[in-house]
Amino acid sequence: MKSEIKKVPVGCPHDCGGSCLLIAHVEDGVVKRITTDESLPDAPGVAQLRACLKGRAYRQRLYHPDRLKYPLKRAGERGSGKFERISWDEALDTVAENMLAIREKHGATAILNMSHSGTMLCAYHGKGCIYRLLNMFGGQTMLHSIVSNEGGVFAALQTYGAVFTTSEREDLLNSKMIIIWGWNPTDSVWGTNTSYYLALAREKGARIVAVDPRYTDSAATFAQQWIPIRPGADTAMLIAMAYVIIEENLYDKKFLDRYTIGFDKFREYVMGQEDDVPKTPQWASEITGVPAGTIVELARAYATTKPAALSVGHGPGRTNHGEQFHRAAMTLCAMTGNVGRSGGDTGIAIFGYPIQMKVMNFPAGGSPENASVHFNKWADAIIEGRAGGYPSDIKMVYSVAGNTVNQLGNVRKADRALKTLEFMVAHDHFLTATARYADIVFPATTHFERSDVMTPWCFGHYIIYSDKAIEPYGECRNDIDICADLAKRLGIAGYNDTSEEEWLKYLTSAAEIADWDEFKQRGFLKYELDKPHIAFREQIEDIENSPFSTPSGKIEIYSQSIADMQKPDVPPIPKYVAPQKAETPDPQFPLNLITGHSKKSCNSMFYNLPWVHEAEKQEIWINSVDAGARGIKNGDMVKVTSGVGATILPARVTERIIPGTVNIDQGMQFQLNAEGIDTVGCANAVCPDVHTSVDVTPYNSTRVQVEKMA
Ligand SMILES: Nc1nc2c(c(=O)[nH]1)N[C@H]1C(S)=C(S)[C@@H](COP(=O)(O)OP(=O)(O)OC[C@H]3O[C@@H](n4cnc5c(=O)[nH]c(N)nc54)[C@H](O)[C@@H]3O)O[C@H]1N2
Ligand SMILES: Nc1nc2c(c(=O)[nH]1)N[C@H]1C(S)=C(S)[C@@H](COP(=O)(O)OP(=O)(O)OC[C@H]3O[C@@H](n4cnc5c(=O)[nH]c(N)nc54)[C@H](O)[C@@H]3O)O[C@H]1N2
Ligand SMILES: [Mo]
Repeated sequence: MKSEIKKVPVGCPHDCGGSCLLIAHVEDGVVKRITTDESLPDAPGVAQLRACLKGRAYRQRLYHPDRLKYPLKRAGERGSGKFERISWDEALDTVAENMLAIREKHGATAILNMSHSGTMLCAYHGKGCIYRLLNMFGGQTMLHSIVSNEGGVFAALQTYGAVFTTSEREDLLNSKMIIIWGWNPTDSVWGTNTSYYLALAREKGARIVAVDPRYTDSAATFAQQWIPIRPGADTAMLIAMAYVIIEENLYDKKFLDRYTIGFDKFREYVMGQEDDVPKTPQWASEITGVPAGTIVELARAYATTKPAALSVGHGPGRTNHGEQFHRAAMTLCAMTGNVGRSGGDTGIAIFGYPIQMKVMNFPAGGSPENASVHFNKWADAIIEGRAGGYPSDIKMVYSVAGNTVNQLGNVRKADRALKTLEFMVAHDHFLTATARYADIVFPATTHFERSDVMTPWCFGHYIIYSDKAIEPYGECRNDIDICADLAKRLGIAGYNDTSEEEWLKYLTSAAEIADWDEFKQRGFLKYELDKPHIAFREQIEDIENSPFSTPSGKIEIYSQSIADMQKPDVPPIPKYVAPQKAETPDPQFPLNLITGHSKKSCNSMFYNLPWVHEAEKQEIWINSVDAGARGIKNGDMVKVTSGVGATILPARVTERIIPGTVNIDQGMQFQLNAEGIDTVGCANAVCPDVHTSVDVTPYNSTRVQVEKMA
């Protein structure tokens, strides 16, 4: 007799920006096939929630031969990757004993919580479980700053006073011109349907221009024009565009008067009244490598085509002075009257329609006196401790759903720091670069093995019900249940006495779910909006009653709050800040390195799946000019070196990247050889562990040399 195939809707909760529907076809308790949203869109503005190649390949991840099945205990030198299987009781007891002993001797802040973004979209089964456990245990050292876009967040808060800065993606259809600036959504997802709407906008006749050091798949697919630019130089080009727009009187004076403050000061800087340097297209051309004529043409077109969207990614902001890029882009959006208007944009994408307000996250428990260090300084904080000015002496690391060891710069230092620890715990699906250093590794369930509610990162007005499709793989357990069992052993009462279903109903109590069973069965709820969501529409329609949440109530081109910070490298009007002394190119490392987010991974996940691997290989993009000068041919193995380390990977010699710049997609999990050189193309083997004065992680300001392997 043929057994029945059940189709179970599951959401995808990882940190790519989208949140898609996966339909698990389950037979005899096994996922046999994965399809995606086939339902017709029933609410305007929410197209089908169709999954990417990684989501569709998820069966290969679920049943991967390397997937963790049992708790593991370290059986070799820390980081060696040698482990042995142990029982759940032994694993939980060992972790609890070590936590108690470390708290007793050093206090709770001796535990560093290195959890990160693997379960970003889960309301219940996210990393909240470990914050709650450690908070209830007496505290922890946490990591702060947003490595994705700290510059963008800073700029948005200072300029607009808010982080809900982006309109619904369907609004791209109302743009006559779209500049995709350092934005590559065919690869870095940015909302389930972003590429779909860009394709429709192109069909509708919008002019699309890409400004990027690379001729990306987004540029190749959607844009009529590619403007190659040196990384880290974008602010100069934006400011020169402002110069053209001011000189040719193409700016929207009414908009500036009504909704902004500080344009006069900006104009003085741009026109050279402040420092005798007019920020002409010629001036910017030297800095950016973009011909002056191209800058003039783009400026005129952008200022005279209405409405026009200056749609930026996070790549250009992930540089030294990255916040200036966003502040300058925001100023151009305001100068052209494109903020708050359909078809316009804001110069920063953080959150769109505030869907997050409808769903709460699992509560993080009390708030004891936690210590905190910048994400980029976790290794220094372990190595140097209080003696080095850090707030705690770290003896133990706890990581749930993160791969911080691999995803922050300078993995060689990471290796060194972790080897000094007394104890380390990781929960994951695989023996990741992070888990490899743990003393105890707990095997966690995936979202196929539990139920949850998910909201997209930033775009779309829908929530997903992700139903449990199969029983836990091997001996895997939910992260939250692992924490609950530890809580018992640690003598913590009231960690979690509520069932999953009750939690999900509670966490969605603001979500107006009329029919819970229908929500569960369909796997999603799409909200119908009265009108498409346009960021800052309310402010622009009625500034008197809906001011911006800045101190002045307006868009702050000049920011007194920034001036008050008195940071010499962070001017109160957007400026091109030339490289400071420490950033001046070292002739030893003549090439700019950028480290893109790619379709073959979501950060460090997925590259181990055969289907994904087949779609795109890990290679360094290098222009034929730079390759030729180094005797490098397409496919040659090359060694990439920076001030902090080296990595080896194949070269892809291509005209799709400008001379002087190379790209290594971030996300490969490092493998250090005996000389401490990474052998698999991990970008963070060469990116340093630094941050700027406003906490930006400038991965894309790395300088490297590339040489052909002997
Ligand atoms: N498939 C997939 N999707 C993802 C992710 C993933 O890993 N895989 N990651 C998710 C996460 S966590 C995030 S934060 C976002 C990241 O999204 P982004 O940060 O926008 O993605 P990146 O690829 O780093 O950068 C976008 C583009 O900027 C270009 N770029 C880099 N530096 C510069 C510069 O200085 N100037 C200019 N003009 N362009 C530059 C790159 O070539 C690239 O084409 O994506 C999310 N979506
Ligand atoms: N050089 C360079 N480095 C970068 C970037 C860059 O542009 N350049 N981008 C940065 C950005 S924007 C980001 S957001 C960070 C991301 O950094 P991380 O969040 O540390 O990286 P991920 O690869 O997303 O790690 C997620 C981990 O969670 C695990 N996981 C997923 N689901 C679960 C679950 O349910 N339970 C458990 N226990 N584990 C689970 C996955 O297997 C994976 O190992 O990387 C940063 N690193
Ligand atoms: Mo990110």
